[in-house]
Amino acid sequence: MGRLIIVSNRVPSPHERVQPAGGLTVGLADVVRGVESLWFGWSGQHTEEAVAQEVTCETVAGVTYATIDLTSAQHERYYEHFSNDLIWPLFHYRPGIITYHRQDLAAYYGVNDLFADRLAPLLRRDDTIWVHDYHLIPLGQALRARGVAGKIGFFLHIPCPPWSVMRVLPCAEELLRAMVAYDLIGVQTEEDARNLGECYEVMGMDRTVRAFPIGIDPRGFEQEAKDNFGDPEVRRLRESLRGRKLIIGVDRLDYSKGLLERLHGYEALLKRFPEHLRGVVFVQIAPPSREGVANYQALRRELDELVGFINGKHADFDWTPIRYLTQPVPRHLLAAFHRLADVALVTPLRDGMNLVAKEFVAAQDDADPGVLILSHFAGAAPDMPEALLVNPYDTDEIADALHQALTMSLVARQNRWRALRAEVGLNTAAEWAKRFLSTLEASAPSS
Ligand code: ADQ
Repeated sequence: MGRLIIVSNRVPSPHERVQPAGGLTVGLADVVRGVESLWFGWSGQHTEEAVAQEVTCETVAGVTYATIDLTSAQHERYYEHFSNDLIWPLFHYRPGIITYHRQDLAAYYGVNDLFADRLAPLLRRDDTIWVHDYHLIPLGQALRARGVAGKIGFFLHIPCPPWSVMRVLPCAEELLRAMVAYDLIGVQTEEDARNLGECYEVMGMDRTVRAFPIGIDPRGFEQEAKDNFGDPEVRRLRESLRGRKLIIGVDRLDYSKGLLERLHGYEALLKRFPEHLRGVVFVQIAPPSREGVANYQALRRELDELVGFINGKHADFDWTPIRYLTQPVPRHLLAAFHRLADVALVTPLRDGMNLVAKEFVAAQDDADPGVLILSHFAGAAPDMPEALLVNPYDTDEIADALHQALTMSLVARQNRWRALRAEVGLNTAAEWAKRFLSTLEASAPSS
């Protein structure tokens, strides 16, 4: 194999290059180690319309980071509108909240063409290219049009809906046809693979789609949780609990994560199981994301209001049921907070995988593990049957699961956790990347 070329909408910042943040970065960091590689994408910076969008290259620890700036108009139409106000909600089974404009589609293709224009001259014949996620569906086709003949793979990190939902996208067939330029199309789960395969069937095309469930670096995360458990910030949290049980939620502030449903479920616990009043604290960490998109601003307002309502209704002079943080918490503290928690509440309405569920499991202490409550609709759910699986739309089911988790015996917690830990240890981020790349290498060239 020649060089490995990673393409994603955003390229991680210099800080993250040294300390990888998410599963994607961790997995890829392992893969790029020892292999000559280049990571191409948006710098995160804006530029003027009139300025040529040239590539800036920086090599750190053998990996070349090649980035371009986007104009504000490109960012708005390609990223905020088309990617995050159309594809994201639709692929998360939410056709009711999508917004479509032809100008946004044009901008989406425009940025994919710009990526292809800037990336193609940097490529060598024997490079292997791995394109990531819904922002870059037509990039493979754009690269082929510029004469790129090497292996190109694509991985979709978000769910893939069935044709009945997919067809709501006015350009669905066009985008799906564009994906044929890839030698390998990977998705998170078997359900996603079936759905995308069905879309091709309806279009009369024969296209294989494979599931590659993403994982985390469980040993690394466990070590972070252990190493930082004695940190003063963690001690502050522990002491503030005064022996109360800790329920934790960690998410980007996003409507797909089921945050409102989770709060309703927690309130139902307080109402239906009053023995937990003053005996639990729910810490929800949810830093805002995609703040330029109207649906995210609306969710933020709703969450602020609902947290205030529940706290106002159930709090006592010396107890607040929910601690709601919208500021980001550093990763090493998150790991230790997970280890401290008795229960994790992970309730997405849809999620490609959900790495937080896996991180919670990795962070636990074998001697006293916490309980994972997980939505059926997370891509992680099929492989985590030992979690307490819930339908997040059923408020009482969340309350029942919370009560069960809070009262579960140590032996039952250990049994469930050991099975979950084995699964998380098997399907790591590094394994995911290796499996994808070896399948890509072995794949027949795209037709
Ligand atoms: P996300 O939607 O971002 O990812 P998720 O997989 O849960 O969702 O989290 C990604 C990472 O961000 C995790 O490592 C997590 O610890 C971190 N993170 C989340 N909330 C945080 C917070 N409040 N503070 C600090 N860090 C936080 C998309 C898809 C997922 C898929 C991943 C990877 O939507 O379904 O699992 O890509 O493929």
